[in-house]
Amino acid sequence: MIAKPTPQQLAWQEAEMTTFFHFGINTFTDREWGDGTENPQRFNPTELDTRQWVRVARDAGFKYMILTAKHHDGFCLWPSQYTEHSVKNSPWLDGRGDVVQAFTDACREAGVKIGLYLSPWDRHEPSYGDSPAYNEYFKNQLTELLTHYGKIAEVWFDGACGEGPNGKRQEYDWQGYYEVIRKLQPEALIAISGPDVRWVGNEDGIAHETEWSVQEPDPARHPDAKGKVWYPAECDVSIRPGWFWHKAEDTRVKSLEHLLDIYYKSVGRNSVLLLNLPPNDRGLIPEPDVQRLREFRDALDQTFAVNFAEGKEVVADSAQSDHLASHMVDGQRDSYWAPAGETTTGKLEVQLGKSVTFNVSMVQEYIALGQRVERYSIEAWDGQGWQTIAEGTTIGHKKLDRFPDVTASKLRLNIHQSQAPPLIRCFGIYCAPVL
Ligand code: FUL
Repeated sequence: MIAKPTPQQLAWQEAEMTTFFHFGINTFTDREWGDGTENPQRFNPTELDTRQWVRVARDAGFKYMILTAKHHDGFCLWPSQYTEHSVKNSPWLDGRGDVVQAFTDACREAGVKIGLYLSPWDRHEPSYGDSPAYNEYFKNQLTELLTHYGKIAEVWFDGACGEGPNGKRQEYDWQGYYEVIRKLQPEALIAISGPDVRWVGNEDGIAHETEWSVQEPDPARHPDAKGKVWYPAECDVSIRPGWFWHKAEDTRVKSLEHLLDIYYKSVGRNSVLLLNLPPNDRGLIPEPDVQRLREFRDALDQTFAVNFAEGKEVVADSAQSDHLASHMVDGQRDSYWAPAGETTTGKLEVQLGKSVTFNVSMVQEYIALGQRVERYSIEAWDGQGWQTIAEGTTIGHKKLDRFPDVTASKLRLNIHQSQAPPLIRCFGIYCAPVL
């Protein structure tokens, strides 16, 4: 049995770009990790506008958005009934505000999917370290978040774990947390310290050159799995050096080149990008970040506006009658090429009709039926022979390759090795503008 994505994992993968909003007491104390002793009176955004956050991110092409409802400092952005350490004891809106409500309302209005980050590590809550008591507290908070704010698409759990005031290390009841989520929001993905989405392993936004969504089960996350599981990678990275906003970092927003590099090495390597956009102490995404996101969107739009292979003639060395070679360039999301019978290789020659100059290629597998390809290459005909312009291992949802300008009128996609018949959903070639 080939491991396959659930409908929720598939929708998330196809979204490709998701954002984080790290916002909380740290925004006001200029810290990355609060220690839980912060006075809630410090939380006072003067112009909080969650619609601005969501608009900026959506206009840049992001489709799922995750808010840090509670970070390691334990300060809650919603008026939890289980603690005093929250917005209800802040001067913001005289203690009657709820950032989670404002955020989820803005997401829903904009038609983007909602995610919540709830840190298991809590440096404020006195029961932390007293394992059963804190697990209860945590499940109560999860219950509040998953019942008061409508449909939630993703719950993001960080794995950080420390000692409580009693000097004991907290033992998280992961399976118990998952049960609460599955019961209250059966369609929500549980990410990172969860069974549905896997951390890529760094905070630079970069996936591996070989990136399998099919993995051996992780005993802590998939205790009941028989055989391999669908466990796709997510690349988290901040648009700035820190996860939270710091005034001193207003001049250190990542360059356009850096963001594009992250895009090619996350989305372009069978992974989902989770880009952090930290709102400032006014409660807004700062102007330098807004500007950079606009440039990022423009660059992607210019690059991917025209697929020179779309609608062109393709000849394959074999094909199934209902999965023709032309299906990989027909621009349709649900059609794909498949080789005849049980063949696990393929050669697909694309006639571009005229000489074209390009520097980016894209290949997509039809991952609804699993991830299969282990080795591929792309060649261009230079008039005398075939020259390899890109080669790689895994493809998965999307593989992007960049190379120096190539001018050709004929291309070949070769699938050299695959664990099962390769199913190619899309093949594209593009020309990225010089920055
Ligand atoms: C880490 C946390 O410790 C950081 O503060 C941040 O929230 C990042 C996304 O995950 O593990």
